[in-house]
Amino acid sequence: MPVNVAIVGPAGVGKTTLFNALTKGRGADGVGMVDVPDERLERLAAAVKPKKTTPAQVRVEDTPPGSRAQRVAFARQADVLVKVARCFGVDPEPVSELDEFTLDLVLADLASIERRLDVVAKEARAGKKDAQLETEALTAAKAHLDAGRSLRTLNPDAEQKALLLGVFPVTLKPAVYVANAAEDLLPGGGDPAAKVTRLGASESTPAIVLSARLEAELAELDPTEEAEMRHGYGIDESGLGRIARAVWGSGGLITYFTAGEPEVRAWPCERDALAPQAAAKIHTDFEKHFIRAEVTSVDELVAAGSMEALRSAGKLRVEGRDYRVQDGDVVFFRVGR
Ligand SMILES: Nc1nc2c(ncn2[C@@H]2O[C@H](COP(=O)(O)OP(=O)(O)OP(=O)(O)O)[C@@H](O)[C@H]2O)c(=O)[nH]1
Ligand SMILES: [Mg+2]
Repeated sequence: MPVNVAIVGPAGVGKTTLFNALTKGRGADGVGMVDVPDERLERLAAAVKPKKTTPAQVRVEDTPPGSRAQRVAFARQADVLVKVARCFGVDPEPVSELDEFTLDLVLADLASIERRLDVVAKEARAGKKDAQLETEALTAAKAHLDAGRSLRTLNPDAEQKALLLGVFPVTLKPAVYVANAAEDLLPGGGDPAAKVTRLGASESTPAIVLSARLEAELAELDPTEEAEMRHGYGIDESGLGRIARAVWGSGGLITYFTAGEPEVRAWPCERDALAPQAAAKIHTDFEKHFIRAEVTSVDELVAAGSMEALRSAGKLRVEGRDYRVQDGDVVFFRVGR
């Protein structure tokens, strides 16, 4: 399952321009599948020389034109929000524009939480224990939203979060800020971008400075020209690469790899997933039939050239069902039937 990323934000901030940059103009109807660049995958492929190399993918969606309510509904269906802010053009006011946009999301969450509160508060009064806990969580969330703040900044604990997720709150979703900066202010983006970066820091949300228009132009070039131009702007990594890493970080994702003769592949996976759950990314049956995981690192595999070489040298770590798969692990899952 690819990760679902929605490009959202105020009107006219460069969302569609960024969408075109990320999808290299190949998106259709505002939806595009994007390969996530990962130098570890490239090194693995160069060492193993598989028939096929498969990167992790994100499904990127551009906000379709529509009413405020439709924009909120659109943001709801994503796994991670990429919130774009206008830091180019005349008198950019990225933070107040973002605040206004966030307020729409806050109000939408407030409405769904109030609806749910009506129901559970009655149950709580009737003495239902679960309903009392849920009422408490919802009441705290409501107070936070009433103050105009996203639920992400409430930092709910796991139990609270589980209760809140029942109403699919959009302001609890992981997010990444993109300060869409004027080209002549790159790589830093100047004052407006600094404001977005500070906003991100205050919410523990990553913020990236780029120019969507420049990224769209760079996406059309061949890799050598692109690298030269980036260098000229003082940018060392593509907007896509930086956004993907931020999306992984904010969304609580890691990448593990499988490296066989037929295919070398990157797998997105929730951080802290146990080995059988990680195996289920490959095939749902793998969770049930999990026997063990044989694990190594990208560097060791690159040095050895194949999983087989490491296995016969006794250098693959054997891990059981309690193992938490780590970012950068190269894994072979033993499964029964
Ligand atoms: N200078 C500059 N202009 C940009 C940049 N990105 C977008 N623009 C311009 O801003 C205008 C709006 O860009 P869009 O990408 O259509 O913005 P949007 O957020 O999709 O707009 P809506 O979908 O209408 O909300 C266009 O005229 C773009 O050319 C940028 O990085 N730098
Ligand atoms: Mg647009």
